[in-house]
Amino acid sequence: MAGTGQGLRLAVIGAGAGGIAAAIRLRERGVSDVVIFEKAGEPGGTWRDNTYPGITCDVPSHLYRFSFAPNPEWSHKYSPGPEIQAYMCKVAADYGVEARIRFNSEVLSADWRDGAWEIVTNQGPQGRFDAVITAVGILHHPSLPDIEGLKAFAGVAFHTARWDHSVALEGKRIGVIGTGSTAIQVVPAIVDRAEKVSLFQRTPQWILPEPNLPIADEKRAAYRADPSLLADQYAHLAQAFNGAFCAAVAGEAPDVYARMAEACLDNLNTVADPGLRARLTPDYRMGCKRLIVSSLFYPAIQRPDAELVTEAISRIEAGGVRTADGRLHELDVLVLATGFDAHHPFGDMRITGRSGRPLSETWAKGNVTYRGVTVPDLPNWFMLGGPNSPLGNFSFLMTAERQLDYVLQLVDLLVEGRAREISPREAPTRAWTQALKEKLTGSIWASGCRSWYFDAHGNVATYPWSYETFEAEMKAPVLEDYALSA
Ligand code: N01
Repeated sequence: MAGTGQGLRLAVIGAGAGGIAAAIRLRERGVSDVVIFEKAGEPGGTWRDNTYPGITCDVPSHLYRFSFAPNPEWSHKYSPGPEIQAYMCKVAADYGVEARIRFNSEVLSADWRDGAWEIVTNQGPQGRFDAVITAVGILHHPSLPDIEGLKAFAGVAFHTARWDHSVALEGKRIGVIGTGSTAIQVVPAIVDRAEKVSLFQRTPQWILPEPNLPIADEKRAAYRADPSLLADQYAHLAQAFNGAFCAAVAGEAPDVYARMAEACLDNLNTVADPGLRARLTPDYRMGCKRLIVSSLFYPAIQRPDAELVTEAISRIEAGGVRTADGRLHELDVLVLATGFDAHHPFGDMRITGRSGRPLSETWAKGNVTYRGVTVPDLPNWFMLGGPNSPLGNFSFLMTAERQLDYVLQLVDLLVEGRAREISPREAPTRAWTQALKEKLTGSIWASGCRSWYFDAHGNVATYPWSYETFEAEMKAPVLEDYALSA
């Protein structure tokens, strides 16, 4: 039990990147009684669920890796999804994480009772745990569009995170709804196979060109032979991404921002037809939505077998998509690249803390956390990728590891018996939330666009400060901000 320094029993929810890292780092700390609840039959999270054609990570691979498992084998600057999934599975297997995962176990409820979390999954009650680390993912619950007639479609329709690989695309008329990062990867990957691709765009995007070059065999051999080269590459990318790219989007590097906007406009100017170019031109500031990285999209959408449809969708019918101009776009396959509900991280899971009040009620008007990691009413409940975690064009693995550094310091207090229950105090939680709101009000994300950064209440719910600030915040918990009961 907590407080004894031994026998701490810990639950991790989710066996994606965050959960895998948590299990490994906990064991390093001597916490070995760890159960990972995973609702699917395989680890990997995002990379298990998203298998759509063209999937790559838009964060460079040498930055998108666990610090303890650098990978000399990445095939591309931005490696394909299956390769990332293989990396996740390999790390989970190499570090003995798999043995701790209870697969096909969806957590239905977690209740704090008499000093411990009682967890129930779809397999039944799982017992009591001294602490919980949640790693449930941010972009996990598919968001289906609220478009009349979706069910009436006579062809095959699926969300990109539920790609139906049994459906042959060859010779098909395929509609894609949405122009986020996902759709921009899907369109170039399917246009060769389809008879025609119709892309239904509600909002044009800013798109930064970036060729996805393969990493040469010699380079990989050099990385294998000399790990310091990998470390150098990581440091270079970390500076380029977090120090420049993400800082620019956060409004902290105006010169870099200007160069990036110019690169996006130059990219747009490669679209030859002025009418098409005009329809692809955003009317909001670069960075308001998550910036898209692609050198493949503009060539793909200019092909004769691709069509950009900018008329609003009126409804979906048996034969295809009807737009506001009365035209029926006849389709065999409809791909819903409509994103995710990023603001209900726990879905239908029922969580009740010290007060007995369901978290869904406490968060009914918006998710409130202390530094994205802890919640006042939830003792010993630690979140990786929780609400208001950095969401921009960061490497999720980097941010999750920084949060883990922070969480492990709190777990240490339980292990060492210095506390039995840890939860943030209300006043610092309110103060942090207020500072966040103030900073977000003037942020680029609130500068006039619609995006998944907004929650259902119209609040931007991302992390408004730079990566350096985030790193500093995660370095060590301010213990005065916590109620620690012995
Ligand atoms: O989803 P999105 P995504 N009618 O929310 C449109 C990460 N990611 O899956 O812009 C018509 O960005 C919606 O239109 P609008 C990455 O963080 C990472 O593409 O709201 N259209 C929008 O165009 C990314 O940001 C990688 O007007 C409708 C689209 O659907 C995040 O996932 C790869 C509609 C949704 O775009 C989400 O990207 C891919 C409707 N009713 C994704 N409803 C990596 O490489 C929605 N839309 C790591």
